[in-house]
Amino acid sequence: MNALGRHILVEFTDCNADILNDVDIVEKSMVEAAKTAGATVINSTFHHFSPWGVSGVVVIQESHLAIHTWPEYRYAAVDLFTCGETVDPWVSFEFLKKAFKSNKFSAIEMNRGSLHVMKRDDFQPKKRNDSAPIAPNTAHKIARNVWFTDKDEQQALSLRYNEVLFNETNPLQQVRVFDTPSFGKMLTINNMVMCTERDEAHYHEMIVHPAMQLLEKAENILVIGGGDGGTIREVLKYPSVKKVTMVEIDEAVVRASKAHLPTLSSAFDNPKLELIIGDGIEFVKKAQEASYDLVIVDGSDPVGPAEGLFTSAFYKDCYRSLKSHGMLVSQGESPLFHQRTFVDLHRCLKGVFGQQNVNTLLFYASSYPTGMWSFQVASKKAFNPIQDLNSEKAEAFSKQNNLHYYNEGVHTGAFAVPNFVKKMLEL
Ligand code: SPD
Repeated sequence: MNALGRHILVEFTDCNADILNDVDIVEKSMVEAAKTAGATVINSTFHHFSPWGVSGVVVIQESHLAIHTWPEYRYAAVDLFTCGETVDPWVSFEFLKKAFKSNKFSAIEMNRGSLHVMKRDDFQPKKRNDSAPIAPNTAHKIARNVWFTDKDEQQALSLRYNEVLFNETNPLQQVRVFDTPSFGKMLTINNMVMCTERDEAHYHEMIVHPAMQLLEKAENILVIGGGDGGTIREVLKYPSVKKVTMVEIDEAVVRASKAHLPTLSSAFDNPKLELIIGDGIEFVKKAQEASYDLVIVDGSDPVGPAEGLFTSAFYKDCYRSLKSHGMLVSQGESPLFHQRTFVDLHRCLKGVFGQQNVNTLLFYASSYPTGMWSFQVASKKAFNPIQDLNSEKAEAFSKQNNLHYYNEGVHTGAFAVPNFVKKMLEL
């Protein structure tokens, strides 16, 4: 070759649009295309655009492979540039053609730096680049620039991630586990954050301990949803608990958590737990009257299978299944992100449990959009969530169990409702 490099400019058309919009697949394909051609991969950085499209580059010892995709046109523009004789860029071309399922393509090869028109200079660099290159693959994770976004039409929360560790779409929903640099592993359902290793304790301690501390002695607990295991882990910290029944609709959530979230899934082997994979709504319809001290509804947001967890028919069944002193805690969404659902659920519970028997609890959820989240706490008998608390007992429990978020002060503060929320709830 009488040139410094070979540059193939590729047009891939009539590709698979979903593949071109998936930053992980595109990156993996580009890296594999380089390796298959015999290149040494130094690094790669890829970015997905909103609402669609992916750009990225794979730096190889022998130069680079670059791409930009337009899924809406099922089109990808690709540059394959190699120097030296060891790597054949046409091998990468063939690989990508198959990877993107391209039915129409074209490519032209150009020689870059034709040696017969250039003369080598007697270049004496001030600084030589002799230091060892970054070891191939170790730099991989660091350089990726891909983001997961939990959003509605107006607001969003994004977290940067490195890898997708679990990705399964079943007839119910899409379940994924991401490895994020700042929040640890993160479980998502249908593009919504369910929990992250870093702040899941806020959620799981607050869905369990305020109610458990208010109940004199809770023995029989029902958890609807909660397939990641965080809620049962907290419930089972109480020696008074004799039995926990958990009804999770999607076994993939349990499987994903067991495989990737060991701190959340640590209680699945507890002999006091009965795990039922099934529909929680159907389960409470048939549940025996007055059988539970506490029902916890640890559901997802009201889309897909969790929609029925926001209806009064469901809460009437829960009410019936509770003992006379029984309490219920329900995932209540955000007053800032899901205003309508937040208000509707509060009203719905007041309709079922009585006007005086429902209290709103707020807590800080750093990985949920807006950061402010709620649980609704309802009881069959009237209660005051602050005066009825045994402060010393709550504080001692928090210390003995080395809790991350909940303590006596947090309990009291969590039931204090800001004025704008009072207005929303007409309190
Ligand atoms: N947008 C997130 C709503 C919370 C859903 N539940 C999370 C499950 C944690 N066990």
